[in-house]
Amino acid sequence: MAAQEYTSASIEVLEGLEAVRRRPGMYIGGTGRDGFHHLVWEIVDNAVDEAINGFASSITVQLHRDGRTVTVRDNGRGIPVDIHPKKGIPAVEVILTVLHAGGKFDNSSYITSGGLHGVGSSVVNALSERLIVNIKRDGYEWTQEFRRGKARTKLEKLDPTRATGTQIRFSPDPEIFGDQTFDGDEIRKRLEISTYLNRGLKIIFKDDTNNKRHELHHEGGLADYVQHLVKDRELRCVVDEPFTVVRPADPRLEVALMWTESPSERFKSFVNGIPTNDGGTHEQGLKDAILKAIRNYITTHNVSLPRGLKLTADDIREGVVGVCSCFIADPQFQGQTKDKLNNVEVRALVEGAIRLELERWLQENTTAADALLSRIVMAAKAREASRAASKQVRRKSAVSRRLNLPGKLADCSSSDPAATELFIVEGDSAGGSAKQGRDRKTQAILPLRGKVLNAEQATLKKVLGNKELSDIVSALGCGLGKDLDLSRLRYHKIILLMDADQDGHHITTLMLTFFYNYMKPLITEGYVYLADPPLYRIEVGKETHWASDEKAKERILKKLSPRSKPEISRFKGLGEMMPKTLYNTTLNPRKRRLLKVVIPDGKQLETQTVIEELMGKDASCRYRAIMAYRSLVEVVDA
Ligand code: TSJ
Repeated sequence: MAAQEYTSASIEVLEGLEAVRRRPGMYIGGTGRDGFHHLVWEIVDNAVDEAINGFASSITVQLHRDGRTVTVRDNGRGIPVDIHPKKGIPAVEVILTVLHAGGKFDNSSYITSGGLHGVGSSVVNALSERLIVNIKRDGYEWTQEFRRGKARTKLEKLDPTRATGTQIRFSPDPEIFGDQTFDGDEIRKRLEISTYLNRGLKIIFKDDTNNKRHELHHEGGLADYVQHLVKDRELRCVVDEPFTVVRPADPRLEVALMWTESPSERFKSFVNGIPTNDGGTHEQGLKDAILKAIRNYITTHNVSLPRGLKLTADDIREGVVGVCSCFIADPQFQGQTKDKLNNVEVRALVEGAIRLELERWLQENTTAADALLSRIVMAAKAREASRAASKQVRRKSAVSRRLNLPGKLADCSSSDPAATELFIVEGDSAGGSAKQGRDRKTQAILPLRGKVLNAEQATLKKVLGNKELSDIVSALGCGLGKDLDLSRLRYHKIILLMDADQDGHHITTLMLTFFYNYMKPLITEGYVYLADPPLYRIEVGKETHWASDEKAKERILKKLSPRSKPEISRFKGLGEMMPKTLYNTTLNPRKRRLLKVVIPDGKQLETQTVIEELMGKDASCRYRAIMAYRSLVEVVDA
C-alpha cells in the first residue's frame, strides 16, 4: 500500500514540475530579467518569514562568483525532515517538489508572513538546473540535492550538530533563462527594503562578483526608509522628522511620510513585504488620509488662506514622499504585472487609521503643521502663477513661432519637425564648433551657458524664471506642464550633447529630470536622445579610430598589431574638437550613435541604446549611459 502511495505521489510531483517548466511565466511572471530575479525573492522570503516569526535572527544571502548561483541561509528552526504522513517522503522534499496552490501570479490566496509561506520554493526548484538544501535540525545536519526539480539523492543524514537552520543553494536553469546573470545591486536593494519593512531584521549580503559584503539592518523601519529616499534624491524637507504610524495588527500597517520641496509626490507601497509598484487600495487610502487630515486641520483650526486661493489635492500632496506597508490575509492583485493591490476594504481601513494619527500629529506639532501649510499654500500659488505663465508661453509661440525663438539658437532651415533635430550643447565653445560643423538644413544648435537649475528641487515658477530652461522650452515650441502640446514640437529629435565628464553627466541628469518632471511626453514618446561623442582619438599610420570611453579605447588598442605605434589623444571637452571632427563622429546621422532615453515597463527612467548606423559594435555604450543617469534612475523610480 505504501509503495503504491509513493508512486502516485511521485507522478503528481512530475506532473507539477512539468507544468512549471512548460509555462514558467504562470508561476514567476516571465522568464526575463524580472522572473529570473524573482527566483531569489521566493527563496529569501521563506527565510525572512522565519525571522519575522521570531525563530531566526540572521539571514545570509550570497551571490557566487559565477553570477548565477545563489545561497540563502537562516539560523531558524530548519525545515522539518520527518516523513510526511500522506506522501511518505520527508517534509522538506514535499516542500521542494510539490506544487503548492497560491502565489502572486495566479491571484488566489497567498499565505502571509505569519503562516506557512513556501509556496514558491518548489517552483524555484523546478526551474533550477541544480538545487541543494542543507538543514540543521533534530540533532543532525541533513542534505538533499535536486536537478530541475527532481530529487537526485534521497535526504541524507550527515554529522551530528546542535545548531539549527536552513540553507538553499541554487542555480537557475539556462534552458529556461538563457545565459542571464543576477544583478548584485538589484539583490542588495531588495534585501535592504526587506530590512526597512521588517524593523530589526538583519541580513548579510555577500556579493562575490565584486567581493563586497553588506550588512543590512535598520532599527528605524520605514522612518529610516523615507529618510533614505529623501536623502538619496537630495531633497530639502519642510519638516525634519518624518510622520510615522506603526500599527501592530488588524491590519498590521506601517506608514512614514515627509514633505519635501520637490514639485512632485512619490509613494512606495508594499503588501506582505511585496512591492506594489502600481499602488492600489492601500496607497489610495494613504492619499485620502493625507487630504482629509489636512483639510480637516484647516477648518478646525480656522487657518486663514490667501483670498480666493483654492487648495487642490495636488497642492496638498506636492512634495510628499511616502512609504506604506501593510499585511493582509488575502491580498488580491490586479494589473498586467500583478502589482496593484485590489482589495477594496483596505482603502478605508488605511484611510481611517492614518487620518486620525495624522490629525493628532498636526495638533501636537504646531510648528510642523505651520511649515506644512505654508508649503501647501506656496504650491497652490505656484500652480496658479505657472498656469498663467505657460499660457503666455503658448500664446507667444502661437503668434510668432520664429520671432519668439531664443537669440542664441542656431536654427535649421527646414521647418519639418519630423526631419529636424535640436542639439542642446554644453558650453559656448562646443556650441560654436557644433554650429560650424552641423548640417544647417536639418540640425539646430542651442548652446547652454552656466548651470541648469535642478528641476527636481525647483518649483515651476523658478523653472520658468531660469534662462537656460526657458530658452529650451521656447526653442521646442510645445509648451510645458498641463499645457504641453506635442503637435507643436519643432524638432522630433532632441539630442543632449555634453562633455563626457562629471559636469556633463550632471547637466544631462538635470536636463532629463527637467524633461521628466515638466515635459514627460517628450521622453515617453521617444523624442529625447543622448549624443555619444568620442573621448579618445587613436591614430595608427593613416587610420583614425574613435573611442567614447576607456573600455572602447582598450578594445581598439587590443586589436591593433603589436608592432604599430598608436598615437592617443584625449579630448578635454567638446570645445577642443574641430567642427569637422565633431560632425564626423557625433553629428552626422550616417556615422554617429545615439542613445535613446526611455522609460521601460518597470516605470524607471533608463536609457536604452539605439545604434544608428554603427561604426563599430560597442556594448559599453549602454553601460556609459546608465552610469551617467544612475542618480536619475533613483530619482524617478516609482
Ligand atoms: F522554502 C525554502 F526551501 F525555499 C526555504 C525555506 C528556503 C530558506 C532559505 C529557508 C526556509 C526556511 C523554512 N527557513 N525556516 C523555515 N522553517 C520551516 O519551514 C519550519 C520550521 C519548523 C516548523 C515547525 O512547526 O516546527 C515549521 C516550519 C514551516
